[in-house]
Amino acid sequence: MATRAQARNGPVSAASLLRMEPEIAAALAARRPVVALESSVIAQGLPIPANADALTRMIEAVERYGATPAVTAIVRGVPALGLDTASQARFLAREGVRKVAARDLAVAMAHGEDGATTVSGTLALMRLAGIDVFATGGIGGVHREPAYDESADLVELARTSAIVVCAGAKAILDLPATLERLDTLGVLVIGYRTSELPGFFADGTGLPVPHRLDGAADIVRVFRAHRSLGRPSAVLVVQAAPADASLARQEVEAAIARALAEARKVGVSGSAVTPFLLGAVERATGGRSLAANLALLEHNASLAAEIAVAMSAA
Ligand code: PSU
Ligand code: MN
Repeated sequence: MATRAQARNGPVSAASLLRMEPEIAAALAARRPVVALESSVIAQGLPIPANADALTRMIEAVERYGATPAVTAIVRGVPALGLDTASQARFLAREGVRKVAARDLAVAMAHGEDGATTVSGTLALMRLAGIDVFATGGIGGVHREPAYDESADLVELARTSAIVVCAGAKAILDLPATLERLDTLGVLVIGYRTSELPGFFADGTGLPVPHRLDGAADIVRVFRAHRSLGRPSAVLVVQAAPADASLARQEVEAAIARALAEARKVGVSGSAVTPFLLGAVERATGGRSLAANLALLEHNASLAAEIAVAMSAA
């Protein structure tokens, strides 16, 4: 437990604020591979019961490749790595669990709340524990509308040294603008076995990514070089969703157009926008975007584990 003095002194002792499940603490102490997973995708992004399915599939994928999964969250005010059984049930029930971006962590702590961390919130917590690899579905980015809605994920990626594996940015976003912002922010985007930005649950975007690498060991080499230069930013590894799960781009675009119209009518704003749009796309695709989302989450967890294992072996 942190002392008052430690809490006052800020991030130097912040690692001691984290509560870890024993197997995660043991893996970190032994320098065995650990993969961080976000909790917002299960508490806000996905409906019940698909969220439980997603969580199980991600956890099992990480374990199958020989790494330890670490779901990040604020559990009743305590920053946590790993969810105990009772907390996991609360997060899956989506009851009273707040969506927590990096900026919101302090409020959730001070108020003793349950908080599900987004990509930005997860990046902030994983750094405290020295975890280097993180798997998610799709990062947040620049929204198509209204103007000036840009996810805090982008700026947090710019200032967190980590490897983040995803299927690109969520398809509901303005993808060319998101790619340009990643460029400006100095986030190194690497296509894993692709030269194109993947379309999240859509089968492509036609947008080129600056670099392509085809193996986990190569990604680790590049990350080490990036870090050795003192670059403060993340390496964002993007891979396409499994081909048998992804949806045709035109179908996704039509569903997004309907989702945006619905959002305009209802007048959603702030952090409710992303979960609302994902839900509306799911309705518009008859649930097929949901199946694709689960498949790509598992796929990304597998690659992240492979990278984490390569990192601890080298
Ligand atoms: N991917 C999903 N569902 C989600 C998210 C990602 O399939 O709900 C979450 C992630 O946690 C991401 C967040 O960081 O949405 C972005 O929200 P915003 O646009 O409000 O920053
Ligand atoms: Mn936003």
